[in-house]
Amino acid sequence: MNLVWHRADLRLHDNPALLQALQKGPTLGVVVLDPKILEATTPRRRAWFYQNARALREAYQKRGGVLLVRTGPPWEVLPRLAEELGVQAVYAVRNTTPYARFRDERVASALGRPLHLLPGQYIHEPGTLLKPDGGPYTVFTPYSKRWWATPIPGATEAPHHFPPVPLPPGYDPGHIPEEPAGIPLPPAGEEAALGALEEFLRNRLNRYHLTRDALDGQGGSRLSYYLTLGVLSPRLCARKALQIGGEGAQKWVSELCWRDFSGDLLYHRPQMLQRAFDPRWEALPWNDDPALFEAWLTGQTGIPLVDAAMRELRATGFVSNRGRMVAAQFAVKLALLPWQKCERAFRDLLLDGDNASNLQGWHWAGGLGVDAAPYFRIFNPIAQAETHDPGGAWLRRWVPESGGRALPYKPPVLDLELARRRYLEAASRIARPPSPQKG
Ligand code: FAD
Ligand code: IRF
Repeated sequence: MNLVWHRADLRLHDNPALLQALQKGPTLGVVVLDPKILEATTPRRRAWFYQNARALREAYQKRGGVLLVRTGPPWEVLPRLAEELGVQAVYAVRNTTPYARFRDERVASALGRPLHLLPGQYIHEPGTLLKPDGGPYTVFTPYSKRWWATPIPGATEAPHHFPPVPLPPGYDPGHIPEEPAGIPLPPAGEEAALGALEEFLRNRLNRYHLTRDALDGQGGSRLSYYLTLGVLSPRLCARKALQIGGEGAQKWVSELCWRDFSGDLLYHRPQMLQRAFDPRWEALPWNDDPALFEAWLTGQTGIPLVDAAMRELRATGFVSNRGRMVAAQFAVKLALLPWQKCERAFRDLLLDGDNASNLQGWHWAGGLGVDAAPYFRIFNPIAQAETHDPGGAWLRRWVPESGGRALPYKPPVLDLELARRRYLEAASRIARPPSPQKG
């Protein structure tokens, strides 16, 4: 028999690892609850992972299959399980973060049978699209040209039925913990995700290019928290949208391209986890002020847009792309809070939190050296709110004290204009260092 090891692919549809394993014979699914990942994250994010693992188990059961759950370091748990059950090979969808690569190498060498890694987490796998000179892309536009010129692999259906696997009587399938998330979670599992995709394609895709910037986040698909755990296949998303076509579809699929670009950047530059892509920006005059950090994180800066974004994120685990851009840029460029600390705290609150996408988002918003976003472009959080939340309903919902107005509702933690000038002065010295004085 074979094992399919589900990690960031908690789905049965469009799952090449599962298909390959089933072609070879009877197959069991397995999720390994990995202390290294779970202990480093927050209750809401653990709960979201558990809920989706539970839904995957139900999807297996509905088709006569079995999903096992084991807890511990994968390089210990999987060899033991494979031995116990007489497994021939293990199949998995490839992940490419630095930890995933380390883990999978360790598993492969301890397993004593093959570990087959297959594509499926991205539309085009990190590391596979290279510049004509063979190097990695560092700028989105040329990457995206190459991306659009590459055919999107077809998405396959979920298997209808699992052939029975003989398990010893009373064999323990393993327990998935029930952990309170502390916030309401969206409906889990691929059935819910596929339903949400259909709803978006039917009702909102054709206006996406016009509505995507709204601060209330209602113009987007809100599928990110499914995509992060691979509950939904990105290839299926892109194929379905392009079949419908139109300006909305083009724009939406180009966001999925950004997701691939994020994965590709981290694949080639694992050091992004610690240091700015362009390390010169590490020399900004960072201000590691705990009170300022706390005010930002809890939505108490006095700037309505920033506070609404951070409060919505805290209360729901989600906030629009525009809210993320302005809140992150406020932290990096205006408050000069150490970006790594902010990126981490932000990710801990996001249900869709993903190393690659979050790092890319923080780099983009903070002007830390990915892509051509010029350092001197600074969002004005007041003008942004007026443009992207006209009428102020979103501000009023999350910051009632603001009365829906974009101007500070209390003395702000920093003077926007002074902060802007302080940043520009420091940033321009980094971007264009003064030439050395003679004499
Ligand atoms: P839609 O607008 O419907 O887009 C479709 C899908 O494309 C999204 O679900 C997502 O998977 C992908 N996508 C969209 N925009 C981006 C982008 N800029 N970069 C990478 N992928 C994108 N996205 C995450 O999935 N995880 C994160 O941890 C994350 N952190 C971010 C941090 C900052 C500071 C910023 C500015 C952006 C971040 N994003 C992150 C990207 C983006 O904000 C979210 O993916 C998007 O808001 C999710 O809403 P949606 O599903 O309605 O997206
Ligand atoms: N993958 C696992 O194999 N085991 C786990 O316990 C995981 N827990 C997670 C929790 C949260 C909040 C997220 C993702 C996981 N994942 C787990 C999927 C990881 O993204 C994947 O394993 C990746 O390869 C790690 I969000 O680098």
